[in-house]
Amino acid sequence: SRSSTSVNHRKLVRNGEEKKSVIWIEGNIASGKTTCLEYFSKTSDIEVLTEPVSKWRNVQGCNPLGLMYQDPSRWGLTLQTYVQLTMLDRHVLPMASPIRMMERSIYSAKYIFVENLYKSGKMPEVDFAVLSEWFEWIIKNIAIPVDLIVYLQTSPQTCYERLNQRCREEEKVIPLEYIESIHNLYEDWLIHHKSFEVPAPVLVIPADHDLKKMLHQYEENREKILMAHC
Ligand code: DCP
Repeated sequence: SRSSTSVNHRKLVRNGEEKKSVIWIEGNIASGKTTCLEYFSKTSDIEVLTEPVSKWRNVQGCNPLGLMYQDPSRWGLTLQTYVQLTMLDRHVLPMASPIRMMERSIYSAKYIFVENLYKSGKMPEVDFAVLSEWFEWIIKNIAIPVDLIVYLQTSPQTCYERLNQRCREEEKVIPLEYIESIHNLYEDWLIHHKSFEVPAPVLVIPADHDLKKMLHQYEENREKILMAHC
């Protein structure tokens, strides 16, 4: 099948170097990012980096993700500091293939999740200020390449249903309103360009559909996604 073919057209050479590109897959909780990454991981020449969520659930035996959902005011900073570290670690990893596809980014961690905690009154101003200074320092001093943002656009209702179906222990407390807030922040950032800097062009893929239709859409958009150049 086409999904296992090598992306030969990528091997264009400029100044003796292979062109490389970085694609971020963005979207609400349970929007289907993992399925998208799994689909493209079958293509050779693509390196797929999933979100380090297993680390957020277990750092030296502690579970900052679970703690954050239990008591966001107390543990929001703890989780988001660790998210920022683990995302940065992914961004600076030397590229092993001409194309890298990543689940989310240090940008959405800050612009969506930290912003949401702060705006909903669950993160104290001082925690938000410290995280913000860290984030600003990082993006000013460390190169974080990105060529394309693929936004899996869902309705909050769909994500809520998928979330309940997958039944991740920590996430059982998430209400629909939380998913709606994350949705609105994503829309303001990537669709309406109303909030923060968007560091690359955005390709929107409607993602409320069933698995079969989603895989079909990924196939249809394959060239557009993989042709993103540095
Ligand atoms: N999370 C968070 N703060 C961040 C990033 C993520 O609180 N900065 C939380 C939201 C989820 C969990 O981490 O509870 C994992 O994120 P996703 O649900 O987006 O990851 P999945 O792999 O489950 O996404 P998908 O279902 O789209 O594949």
